[in-house]
Amino acid sequence: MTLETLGKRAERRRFLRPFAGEPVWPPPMWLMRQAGRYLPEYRETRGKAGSFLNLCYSPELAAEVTLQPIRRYQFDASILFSDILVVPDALGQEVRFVEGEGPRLDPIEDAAGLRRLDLAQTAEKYSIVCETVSILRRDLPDETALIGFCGAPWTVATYMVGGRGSPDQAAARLLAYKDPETFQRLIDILVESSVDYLSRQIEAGVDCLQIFDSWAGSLADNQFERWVVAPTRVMVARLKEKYPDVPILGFPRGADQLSARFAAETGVDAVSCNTAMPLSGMVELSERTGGVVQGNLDPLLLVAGGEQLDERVGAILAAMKGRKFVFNLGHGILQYTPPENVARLVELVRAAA
Ligand code: 1CP
Repeated sequence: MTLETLGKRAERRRFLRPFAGEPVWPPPMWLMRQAGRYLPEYRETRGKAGSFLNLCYSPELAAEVTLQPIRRYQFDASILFSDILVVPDALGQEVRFVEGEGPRLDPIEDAAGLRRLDLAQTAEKYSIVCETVSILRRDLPDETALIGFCGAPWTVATYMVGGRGSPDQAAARLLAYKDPETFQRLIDILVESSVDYLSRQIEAGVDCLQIFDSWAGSLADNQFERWVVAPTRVMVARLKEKYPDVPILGFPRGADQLSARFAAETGVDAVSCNTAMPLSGMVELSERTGGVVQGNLDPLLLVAGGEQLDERVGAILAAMKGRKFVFNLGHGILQYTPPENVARLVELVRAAA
């Protein structure tokens, strides 16, 4: 398939313009986890699907929940509804989502555990997700960009090794120290499968990609280089070789001072900053990398709302004006966010002078 050039797509989808080298103002915006439990219509569709994974693997329903926040707020980009744990599930590691608790996987503790993974069996599940992409490209407004995604190998590995979310990713960090060969093999499998998964999403119609490295911030700098930077660099190089016109956003959450190095060494087109990154740090990142910067409103401030929200949005906009910038949160929307605060946020960003 030949993709339309970035420049051509950017004429119709303003979200893509900063990636084509044109700063636009007001900045394009979308919010991480824009589909989710804070919306009553999501809770209703989620109820119909039964389990969370069933929602991910039901293209009509997954497309419906992707469209819901776009109908309400007309964000400049929409993100495919799926989850980063679809990759281990497709590879053959059983994944369950326990109501009120989060994901549970049968942990991979050693080299023997890797034998459960099979790169050859992912096609069926990846194709189902790509059906969602096709429905979305048909049903989304033409001016809305569609973002495909996956988890970065490091972050996905923390769930595969730990068997669940954890505050410090201790199980994965320990395995990486004790048995780096096994851990490297796991990372290599994830690189391979994630490149395949993202390539399929591109072929099905996404405009750009985000790689979520939510736990990048828990590593010492040498480990960050090996498990965050190196695998991401390989993924970006392989994708860019085939699809040079598909922008890639990286979200190395918590990378802080290592963010500029992350951008330079991985070759991503944009770095998404978490809330703890100071505005001066975002400006510096924009100057040092010359790329797009995305971020970084505190999701809790979106829950709180009020004058502080107005003020902080104003400060972010003032700092990033004239730059290649995408407005977003520093992390995903929280489930107890009042939908009217999201409406207020959209109004504030759209009014940016
Ligand atoms: O039952 C529900 O409805 C569960 C809530 C939920 C949702 C709405 C989960 C479970 N995943 C999702 C969707 C999701 N996850 C999207 C969809 C697109 C959108 O943004 O609208 C995306 C991009 C993700 C990515 C994701 N899943 C990440 C990376 C981003 C981040 O938030 O840091 C991670 C770490 C996950 C794992 C995951 N999935 C769900 C939960 C509760 C978790 C976190 C588990 C934990 O660490 O405790």
